[in-house]
Amino acid sequence: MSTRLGTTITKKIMEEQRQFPGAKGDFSGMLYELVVALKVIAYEVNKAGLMNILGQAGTTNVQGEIQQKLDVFANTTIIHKMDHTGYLCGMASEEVEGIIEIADKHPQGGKYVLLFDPLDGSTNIDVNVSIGTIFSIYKKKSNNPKCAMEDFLQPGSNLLAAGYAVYGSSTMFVYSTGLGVHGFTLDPGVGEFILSHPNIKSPPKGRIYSVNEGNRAYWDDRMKKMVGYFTDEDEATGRPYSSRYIGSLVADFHRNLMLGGIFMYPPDRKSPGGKLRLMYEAIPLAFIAEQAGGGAVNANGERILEIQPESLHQRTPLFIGSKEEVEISKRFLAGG
Ligand code: P6P
Repeated sequence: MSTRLGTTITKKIMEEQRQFPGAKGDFSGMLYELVVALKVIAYEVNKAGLMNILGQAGTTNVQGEIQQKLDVFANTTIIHKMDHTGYLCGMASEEVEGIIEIADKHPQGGKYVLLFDPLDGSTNIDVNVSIGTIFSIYKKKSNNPKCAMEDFLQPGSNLLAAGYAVYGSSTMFVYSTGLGVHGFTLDPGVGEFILSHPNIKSPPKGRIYSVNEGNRAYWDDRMKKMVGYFTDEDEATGRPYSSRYIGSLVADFHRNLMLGGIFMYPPDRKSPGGKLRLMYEAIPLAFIAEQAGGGAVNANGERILEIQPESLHQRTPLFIGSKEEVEISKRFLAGG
């Protein structure tokens, strides 16, 4: 449906469905339901300052992190919006230890699995910094009547779709089904996501590097040399780069996706395996980055989308963004 405001997400999803001749609409229906959940979360996030929904829920998640009330709300909203649709055989959340089964009272036999980080960057909630929701969708691969762990532990190269919502100065929904990256901005008056950034392509070379330099003392020499490269002066290669780091992955990633640059969460002595989660953060954002012409690797220079996951909550170092900066980071990571 095109409104006076432009192309709605409903229309875009239908357009993309028509490019899959065998599609029966289940996948589109699942995306519709997920978008509704994101609208509900956006509504609560945007009024959090006015309600007693800020602050901590007093519980901790599987990561041992204190859960913010909005964290819990976002997690519950997605689960309750998606569990009765019949599209999913199961879900996995960054906030929950194991697989979230579809209760027997709900339609069974869903063909897809949904993984999500319900509210990433939630420690920033109380200080009004942009936060986000990240999701991935795979096709079920096991023959189990219910879901099995193998349905979730799939490499990003198997992804059917991934994306995120960023709750900032406006609410945006950015996703890809493998046919490019499309950005939608929520019109709060209409309550619809309107196509505002069709076919997003990251600049092949950026001017921004994003890393928590407070961890410098814990980096190895490769990282110190890499960040030194980005901060050295060299007019011919457009250096020094600008340092931009919000501490909210979705916000940092989205800025670099649009403007170009690189986001890095390296391994360090505090987090030898990195801090970010492979399934809930690195893989979905790597899918978006590559669809937009960029790239994403781990500290061995390996493509994130080719990593075979071993556990739901495993962490990974992450170097993600414009093609040229990812290649530069690979060179330093290889000891160059
Ligand atoms: P640090 C937020 O807690 C988060 O998971 C990401 O959103 C963000 O990129 C990262 O951690 C920030 O971590 O160690 O720099 O505060």
